Amino acid sequence: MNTVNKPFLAKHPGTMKIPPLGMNAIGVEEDFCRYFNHTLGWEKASVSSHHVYSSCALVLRDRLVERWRRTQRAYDESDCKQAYYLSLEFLMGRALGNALLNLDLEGASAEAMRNLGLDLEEVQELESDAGLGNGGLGRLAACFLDSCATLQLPVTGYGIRYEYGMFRQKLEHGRQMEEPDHWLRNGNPWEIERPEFAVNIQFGGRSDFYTGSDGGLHARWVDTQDVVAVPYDMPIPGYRNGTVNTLRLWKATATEEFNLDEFNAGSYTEAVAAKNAAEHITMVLYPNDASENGKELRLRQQYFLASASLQDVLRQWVNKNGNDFTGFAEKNCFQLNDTHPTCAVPELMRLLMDEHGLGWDEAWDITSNTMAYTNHTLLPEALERWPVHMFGRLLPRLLEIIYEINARFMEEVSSRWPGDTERERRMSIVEECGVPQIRMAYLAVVASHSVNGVAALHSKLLQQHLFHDFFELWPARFNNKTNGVTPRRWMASSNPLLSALIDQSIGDAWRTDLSRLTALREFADDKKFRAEWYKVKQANKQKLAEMVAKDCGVEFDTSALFDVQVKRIHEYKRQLLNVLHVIHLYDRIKSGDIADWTPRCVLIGGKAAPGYIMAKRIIRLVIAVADVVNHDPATKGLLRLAFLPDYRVSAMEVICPAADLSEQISTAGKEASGTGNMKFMMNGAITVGTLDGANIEIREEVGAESFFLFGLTAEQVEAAHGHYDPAAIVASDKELARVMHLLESGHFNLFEPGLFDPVVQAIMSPQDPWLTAADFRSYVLAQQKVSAAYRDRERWTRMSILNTAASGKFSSDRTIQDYNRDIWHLLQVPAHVE
Ligand code: T68
Repeated sequence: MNTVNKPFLAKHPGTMKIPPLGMNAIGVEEDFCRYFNHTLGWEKASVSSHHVYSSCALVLRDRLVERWRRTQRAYDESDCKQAYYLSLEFLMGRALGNALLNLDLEGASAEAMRNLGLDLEEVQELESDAGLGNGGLGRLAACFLDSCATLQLPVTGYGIRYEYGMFRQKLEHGRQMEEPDHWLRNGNPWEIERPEFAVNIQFGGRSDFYTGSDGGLHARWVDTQDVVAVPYDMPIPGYRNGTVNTLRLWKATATEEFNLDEFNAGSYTEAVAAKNAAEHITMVLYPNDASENGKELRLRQQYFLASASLQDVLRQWVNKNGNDFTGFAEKNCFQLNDTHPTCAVPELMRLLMDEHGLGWDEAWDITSNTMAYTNHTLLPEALERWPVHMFGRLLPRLLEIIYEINARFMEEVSSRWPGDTERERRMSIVEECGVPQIRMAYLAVVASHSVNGVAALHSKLLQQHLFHDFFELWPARFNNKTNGVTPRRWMASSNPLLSALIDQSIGDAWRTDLSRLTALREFADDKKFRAEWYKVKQANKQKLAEMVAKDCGVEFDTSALFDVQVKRIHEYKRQLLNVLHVIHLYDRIKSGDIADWTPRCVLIGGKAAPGYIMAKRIIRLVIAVADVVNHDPATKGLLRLAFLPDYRVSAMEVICPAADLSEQISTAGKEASGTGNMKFMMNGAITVGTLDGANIEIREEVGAESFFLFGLTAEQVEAAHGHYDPAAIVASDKELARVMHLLESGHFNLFEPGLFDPVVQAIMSPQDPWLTAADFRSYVLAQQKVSAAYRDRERWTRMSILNTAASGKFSSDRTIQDYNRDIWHLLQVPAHVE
């Protein structure tokens, strides 16, 4: 990389005084016109709407870049400790609205657009979601970055710049079809490529041991096939505080001097074609949210991210400190978002030992004092294991290091529990029975100084079950960090009407201190305030009704209860239980049992992993039931069901302000936390839910009277194992029996006999891990209470206000403060003001 010549830099140093860009309508309008007319949309014949959007985005980006530079300089100069959030997923959604809000440029930009005959809201709709994540785990990473910037903490996100994000879900004849999401097609105005920080990533090859000049035995990784990781930076603005942090996403490209040997290519053209093979690594996001399919390309992605990010951090360290790593652990911290980036453990060991000459003990001290691990699931199918033979072929040097970590760890186990070989077998990082596998979760626990779950129940269950042996060995290492979501995106930006009403009553400080919402409590008893609260909800419901009409072809009447379940489709989340309830309501209507009826519009949305047949069958069922229910004249004005296609971040921004009822109905003990539950609560929806994940804490905060509880507890679910008899439950519950009969009889699949047999079999199986039949009666009773409560508008609105008022705990600002207090120990560093 050539650097700019010195005389130029002397005249135009990075710190030169540039007049700040205009933060008013005139400044925005001028810059917009310049981008539109000179840079992007200058050729009239080919001008398109994305030129409008991109011009607008670039206007905002320029203003972010000013603050970005000042923030990074402040971090640099203060020589502060920094944290790095390593994640295979960042589900960012759209950036424009967020930049407008955080820069306080909403009013000025709306005015500028109006002057140009444009509508800012329509411009925002032109942006495609950055869908670089599956669901909760990826969106949590995005909320965390927002909170870190808002709290002025020096935290950098490291991830992968997938060419194709989460697939787009289309429905054909009631079935999910996946379409590729080429989100970068029209370019990404928010990113800045940084080729000067590209790094080399090795794969394959072998270890070569040699005697160094110090006389010691050293290893180097040789005969490798290399790819280059190129970083692309995205700005992460804090809320109106001048801070802009960085999300650095890596793209894989071929090495520049790719030669004829690489990828075994035999000729020039094949060598050029091999470029493709390198770029495959970052081509596509794996769309599984709760299972690992053991694909080699996925392991390549994981190592690629870990190695590129660590090399980037070490480069910056060496620039400042040379090869002296004393103090490194006091200045750096890596938070592992689940086990996906856990290759960072052996990779940091390798870099420190093989590239920087440290000894094992010194390298291990640094590694174990800088790594911290967050677990997001107890589901066994989601626990990552890599076959040793695959790992060794792809990353031979890392495998050696993992074996050494394990050998030393096994010594620690045997000195704590002498002779307990069964325990050694249980705790080993390398699972030896059958095909030998690396247990990534154990590797993460052994190498980290902190291990946390994402809600109180989840963290407790981790200690009692999955990590019980490790908890006995190192109790102090384990802790809880209940999840949160950012109130900027999930209230201020997506629910402007509610935000304005709250501002009027309690002021606007809640945006950065959500605990202030408790002040709303006293307004719950104010009739006039309730009327306004209700009016806001109705307006938001109208917007959602328009979306449902357009995307589902179903009419939702805003006077009905809006009953919403949006999340990934998974058996443990029990969309099926929701559908059984809808069938039950339909059955009641058909039997004329409609005295004191509360009209309901039920909305279900979410993507199924492409290979998850049962989840796809459940989508098919929702759509089949919706077809029958919505077309039966008897249900008019009483019941509607719609399946919303392509559920994503930008859809949730319309959905959560409009929901009356939030469905959080997972089998207890299975949902680690949930975060949708928090977004709904903040926007005044009331939860019908089980004692699972963060639901428990939501109920604690708002009080049992404002939460509709049902279902078995996690303990009861555990105890049901081996004693579950769904046939007896169905036989003893007439209404459930009628629902099952409607399902079995083909009422919803007249032209496709047998379509839902697997669903019926799953419910009726004594092995059903999700206990759908067990919770049916208690769910129906809870839903009857919901219906009765909704008929009393004053009572419902009061509960709604109380839910928002009690949601302060679920701000990701609180979560990040907890991470920082207990794990990261970072100081706040305000951006420089110039
Ligand atoms: C979710 N996990 C949890 N995983 O299910 C949810 N998994 O309870 C929790 O609130 C959320 O994490 C945040 O903590 C996921 O979203 C994945 O998306 C995933 C992706 C790849 C592999 C495994």
